[in-house]
Amino acid sequence: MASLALSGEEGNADLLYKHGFKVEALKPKAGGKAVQGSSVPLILPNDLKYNVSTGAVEKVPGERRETLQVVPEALGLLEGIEQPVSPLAICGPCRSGKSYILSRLLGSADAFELGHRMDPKTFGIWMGTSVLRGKDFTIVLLDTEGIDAAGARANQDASILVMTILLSSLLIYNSLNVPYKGDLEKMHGTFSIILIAYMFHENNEHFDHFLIENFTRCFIKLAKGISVKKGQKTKMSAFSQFFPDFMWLLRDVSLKPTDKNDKEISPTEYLKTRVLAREDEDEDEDFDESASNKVGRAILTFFSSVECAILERPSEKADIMNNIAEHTSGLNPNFNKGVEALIERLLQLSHAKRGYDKGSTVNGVALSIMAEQYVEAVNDPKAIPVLDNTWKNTIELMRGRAIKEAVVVYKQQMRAAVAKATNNGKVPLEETTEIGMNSTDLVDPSLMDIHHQVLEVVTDMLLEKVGHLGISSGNLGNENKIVVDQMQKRLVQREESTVDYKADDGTTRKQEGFIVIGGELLYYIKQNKESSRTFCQELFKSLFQPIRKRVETPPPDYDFDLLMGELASARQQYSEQARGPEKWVVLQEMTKNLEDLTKDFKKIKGYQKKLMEEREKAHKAELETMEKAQEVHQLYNQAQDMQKTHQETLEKMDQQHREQMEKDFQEKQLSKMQEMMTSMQEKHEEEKRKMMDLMEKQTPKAPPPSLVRRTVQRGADALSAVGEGVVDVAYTVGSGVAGAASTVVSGAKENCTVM
Ligand SMILES: Nc1nc2c(ncn2[C@@H]2O[C@H](COP(=O)(O)OP(=O)(O)OP(=O)(O)O)[C@@H](O)[C@H]2O)c(=O)[nH]1
Ligand SMILES: [Mg+2]
Repeated sequence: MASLALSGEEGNADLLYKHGFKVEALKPKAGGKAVQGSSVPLILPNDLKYNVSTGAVEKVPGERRETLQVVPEALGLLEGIEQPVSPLAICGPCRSGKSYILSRLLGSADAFELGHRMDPKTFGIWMGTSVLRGKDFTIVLLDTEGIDAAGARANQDASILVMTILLSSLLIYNSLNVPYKGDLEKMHGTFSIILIAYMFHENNEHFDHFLIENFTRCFIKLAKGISVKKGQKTKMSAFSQFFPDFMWLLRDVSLKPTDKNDKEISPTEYLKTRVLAREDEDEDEDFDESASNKVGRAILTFFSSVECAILERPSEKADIMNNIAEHTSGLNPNFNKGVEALIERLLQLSHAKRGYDKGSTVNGVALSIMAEQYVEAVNDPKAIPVLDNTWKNTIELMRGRAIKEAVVVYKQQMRAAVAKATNNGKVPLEETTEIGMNSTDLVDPSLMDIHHQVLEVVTDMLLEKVGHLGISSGNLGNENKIVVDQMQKRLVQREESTVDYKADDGTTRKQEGFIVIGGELLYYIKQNKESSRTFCQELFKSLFQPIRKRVETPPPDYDFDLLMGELASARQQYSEQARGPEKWVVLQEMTKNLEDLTKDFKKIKGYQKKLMEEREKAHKAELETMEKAQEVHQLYNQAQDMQKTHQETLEKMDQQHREQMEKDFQEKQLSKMQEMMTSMQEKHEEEKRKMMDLMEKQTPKAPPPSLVRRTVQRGADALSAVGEGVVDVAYTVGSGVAGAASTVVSGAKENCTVM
């Protein structure tokens, strides 16, 4: 169905532009099917089927409505949105102008099909095939079937509403006229099912009690629990951050909302204070709380924000109302103004849908995965949609899909880049850049250079796809690393190993590194090896085949020196022109084949002479080597002798030195002693002289001989006492000399004694 685009005053392009949005048609993801019409069913009851080619929904004969199903074509459109999404959904009683008002958001009057009969028109959940594209997020519009739609039982209503709440970030509850407490009681059934489902989400054992028929009993029990256990209340209100914002849109309202004292108040104040607030103020009456109180309180607790908007009746004329899409400019001007104000407010309220993890957002891909999972959960009467589990699964699935897509892009880009670098497979690539050589030194990139370039591109792509999931924002870097690692494992599996490689000079060298044992890259490595082998074999043949021919049937002027020159030049050319990892392997293999040529060498002129020259050269070299060895041996022996002599001289010098030191010391001590002895003796002589003088003076002229003898004797005794004193002094001086010289000192004492 082609939608009726509005223009001029009724169109909303300027308004959207002012808020940074524009209407944009969705494109299916690459390979997805295009869809017909301005809206497409996202979720349908099982008794209806979407016909892709006509864009119509058809009844499935004989099928009874029991479950819900996702429509793959709509999921395909959602998957095309990589930007975070802000799903804006509308729900409420049937035949209340839901599809019409949502169409106006897209600048159309009937983007979502309107009903003109008493029967409900919209079944399931529909999605606009155009979106409001903003800078940071994309608003996706979701239209839902009316609550109490004929043919849907209460639990089916609930399933649709559960899905709508779970999928949206802004929910409009649309109803005709001003609501009263009684309206909330009507909503009780539907809302309580949803709320119970969420509240018990962590505690499955209670789920057995949760039967649709018994929902009222459960709800009362639960409500009692909320007010008694304050802690749980806080926990439940935490759901509000994952619930959408809530807007109650009242249609056909021209009266000004007022408070109990008839003072004019805003529609939101009216909703919060007059409709949703408790009638009685007694906090302890929870158990008997009226159904309307419970719903009111639940709405205020569970939704992120609650506000109210009103619209006047579009027209009083039946013919206009019956064909509203055709009469936009003929509608009540206040209604059209109200629509504009509503659109502006909705744009202001819109925000990217939050994921279950802090700081995360949901994009189109994630939303399509979540839709599938939630449908599965609501179809199972024993299952409950569990927010955190669904989110975890969504992340896993999204990562899986993003990795899969990254691998596809890797393959495409590798194929293109390798084809370009190899001139469509004609010239093989070097596998890696040689050690010590920069990739920029090479004219052509190596295979690993190409791999790294493509890897960088797909890693960025992957991170962009999953980055907005913001899985526990504090740990984002680590989480991203896990995803990148998972992708890299798909691309390259490697093993640590010591690799033998042939350097340019043909020698084998070893290097610590990794070898690729699996992943997408391995395919390119194998392919390149194969190409290198063929290329090098052909090159070898082209270079050596002519030489072989000449050796087998040598031309007359062909001599051995010429042959050697040709071989050297062919090898040089091979080393310059051969490409890829098989370069040296092929050379080795092919050289073996060349060896059988040597038997033909003798046919070549100059070979014998060359052989003799070579032999002589070798003999000369041998002799020279022997002579050199002998010389070296002699020199060695000489060196040994010299070393021995030198050692002995050193020892001798050392001994002499020590003896001289001892001798010097003794002489020094003796001369000291002698000096002392001389001075003592001089003193002794002096005393003796003095005594003799004294004696001479005291002796009478002719003393009797006996007296002389006695006197002489006394004089002799005194003399000997002085002598002993000299010896004692000498000894004392001797002992005072250092111990090392004690023998010298005792010798002196003996000498002294003798003296
Ligand atoms: N009273 C009233 N009727 C309206 C309003 N807007 C549209 N309608 C009319 O309501 C009828 C149903 O409009 P829809 O937009 O299809 O309503 P709906 O809520 O999507 O209906 P279902 O999909 O069947 O639940 C049409 O005839 C419209 O002309 C409104 O603001 N007030
Ligand atoms: Mg509708």
